[in-house]
Amino acid sequence: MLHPRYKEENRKYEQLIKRKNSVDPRFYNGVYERYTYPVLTAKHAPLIWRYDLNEETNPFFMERLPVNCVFNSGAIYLKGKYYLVARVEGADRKSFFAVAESESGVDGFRFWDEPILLPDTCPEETNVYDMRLTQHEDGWIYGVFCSESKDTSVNDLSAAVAAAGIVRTKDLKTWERLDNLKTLRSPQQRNVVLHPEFINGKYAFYTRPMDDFIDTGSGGGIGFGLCDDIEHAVIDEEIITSQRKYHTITEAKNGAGAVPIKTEKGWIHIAHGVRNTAAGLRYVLYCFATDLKDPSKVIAEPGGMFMGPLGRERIGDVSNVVFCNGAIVNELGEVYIYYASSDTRLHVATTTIERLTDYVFHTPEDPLRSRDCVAQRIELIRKNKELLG
Ligand code: M1P
Repeated sequence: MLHPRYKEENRKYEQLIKRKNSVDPRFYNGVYERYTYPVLTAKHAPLIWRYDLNEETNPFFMERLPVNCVFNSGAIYLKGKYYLVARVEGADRKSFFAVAESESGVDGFRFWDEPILLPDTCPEETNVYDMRLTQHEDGWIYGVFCSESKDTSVNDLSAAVAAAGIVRTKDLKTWERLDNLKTLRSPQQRNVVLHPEFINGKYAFYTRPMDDFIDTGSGGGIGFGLCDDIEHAVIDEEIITSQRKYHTITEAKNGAGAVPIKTEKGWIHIAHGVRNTAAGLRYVLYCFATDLKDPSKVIAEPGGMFMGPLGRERIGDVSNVVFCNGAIVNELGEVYIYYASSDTRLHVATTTIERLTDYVFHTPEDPLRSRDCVAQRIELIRKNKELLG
């Protein structure tokens, strides 16, 4: 029998899903808008995922399988609708993927009834997360994600190995699992993104060479490599596109984020940069552009961060983090950037192709030294004073 409490909890749930979102008037930077509410949280997980609704087997109407958080989401725009493939983390710390759909892109995201049950082709795989969705010119939608397994080669319970898992679909419902990506020169991979077009007739990936599970070590930044066969993807050589740099927001590591956005002037990338602090790692978003014909070649990189965690975004399971692995451009040239805060919840920021292009190509680069930063700022101040009279 349906538990009587279901009605009340379902009423609250529907209220949450139907809540309208609006631009947060307290925030302005001219580059993008932030919104009042997150677009997905743990509370957006359907009740049927969490509760046993049967009064006989669940007399106290307890959450039997709680959801801890919903965050880093791949994003895709199909037939006028906004779809997210979110990272959902259960109370048991295991992440999985689930599709949420919205008409507006800023509110009304509702999860489909069942999360994605990936084909079980990797018995050693313990955890999966952070899918990037690429609408490829070959006609498939690819999902590239982190496939994490226990590192059994060392005597350390928490040692893990990260690899890039690859799936493909036509409808976000049926998923075919392909071989994990092999990068011959990098033992571990995370934050791998498939480029949407063929480059020299090959599939192109943005990679993140790293020496071990957490540290990128000798990995110089965001990598780029080509492969012939997507079903058994192997990259022999990775070259570095956006480099990590000393005393910048990418010093500790960086990683590709959303699938690059094609504009008239170049591919725009929304990536993340990580620096170390006494309070731990701080993750922010940054942008760069690469050449239309050679998407490994950086042609513009605004200095500093594009977005950092603000206010309540700063706090969560992994505090001081913003992370993005999905953005959507609709037919009006509006850009929806889905970013998660502190590995806990997912937000949206909106801009336009025009504004994003202006930001990427006209924001000055990081001069890399305080002295030069001051000179850069004084130049701006003096021009402004002249204008102000
Ligand atoms: O906890 C912050 C982020 O850490 C990882 O990113 P990176 O590999 O760059 O350190 C990812 O696990 C990501 O999911 C997470 O949000």
